[in-house]
Amino acid sequence: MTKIGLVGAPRSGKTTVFGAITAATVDTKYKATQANLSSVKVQDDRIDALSQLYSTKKKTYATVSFMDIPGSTSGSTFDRTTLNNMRNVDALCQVLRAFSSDSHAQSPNFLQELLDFEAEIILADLELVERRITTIKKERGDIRHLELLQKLYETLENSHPLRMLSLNESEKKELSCYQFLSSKPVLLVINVDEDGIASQCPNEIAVEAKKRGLGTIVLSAEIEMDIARMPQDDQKEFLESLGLLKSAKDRFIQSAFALLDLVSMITAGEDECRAWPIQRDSKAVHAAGKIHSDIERGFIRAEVIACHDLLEQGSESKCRTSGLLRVEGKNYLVQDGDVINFRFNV
Ligand SMILES: Nc1nc2c(ncn2[C@@H]2O[C@H](COP(=O)(O)OP(=O)(O)OP(=O)(O)O)[C@@H](O)[C@H]2O)c(=O)[nH]1
Ligand SMILES: [Mg+2]
Repeated sequence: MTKIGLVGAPRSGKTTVFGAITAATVDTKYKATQANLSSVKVQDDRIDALSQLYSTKKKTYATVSFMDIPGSTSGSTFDRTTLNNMRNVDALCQVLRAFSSDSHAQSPNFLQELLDFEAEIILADLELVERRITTIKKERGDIRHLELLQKLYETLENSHPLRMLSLNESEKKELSCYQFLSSKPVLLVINVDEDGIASQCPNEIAVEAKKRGLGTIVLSAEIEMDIARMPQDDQKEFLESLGLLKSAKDRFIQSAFALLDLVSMITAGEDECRAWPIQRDSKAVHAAGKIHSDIERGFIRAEVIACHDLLEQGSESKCRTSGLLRVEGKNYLVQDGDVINFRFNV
């Protein structure tokens, strides 16, 4: 399951954003010491439509899990628990305070928060790389690996995140065990005052985000947390009155999927209609492994119909006769919304 960690300066609104996305009940009065955890379903109209078509017993949406990570301070180094929590997520979401409130002594300085956080994650990675280099030298370990780490060291020492370093597939694989922070995708949440809720990302943040390849989303966490807790029907009306088309959760997930380059593969039948988040351009054989390793191992072929074709035609057999059902091999690159039936040997 995709895991996203909410991080940011003290009192920037991490826990409130967590509440706005997950609708969980949270306490924002005191400084939290424990991480909040919750997973949310990714609303998908295609799953609803397909489950009607097949009169399905069970619908399964993709899920994303969120962790509100406390203790990520600005200006000082992270403690061990915070570091471990951050290393274990697929993407970091940095909450930037752009709201003003009486409980905050200083006015918002979100650009500085962004730069401070980047400096901190670069420093954390630099310390890790330094320690590994020292150990490998002492133990006269793998020289090739040492050279790769030295390349990372240079990048970090020049204050660049590892995200900016271009690495080939085998180098990426070799480094995946380290879970470097500055190589993770980052989504910036600009937490604005209520009257800025429908506004664009502030220009200075948009510029820096573009330079670094980061995603951005504008929220007003406090009011959006209140909306998330309303009954579904009231939510829509409220969002519209604020000039929004979608809830914080839906906007957030859309941005996170785009940032992580995730698409949805679908399996559909009478028993279950289900969305599977997979990396864009995954080969069919690897996508099959998401469902079960046996399917990947015994892969014969994939029978593929684009979801919109299936819904338009109304049945698999109609798609088959009109040539819209394709038979694809192991190396087929799965597209968003492909409804796939895998054939495999057991
Ligand atoms: N006006 C306004 N206040 C907000 C908003 N989001 C959060 N706050 C307030 O800011 C304070 C801090 O919010 P939290 O969500 O606890 O922030 P945090 O980053 O989790 O804080 P720590 O865990 O203590 O670092 C609380 O008093 C919130 O009510 C917002 O969108 N607008
Ligand atoms: Mg908090």
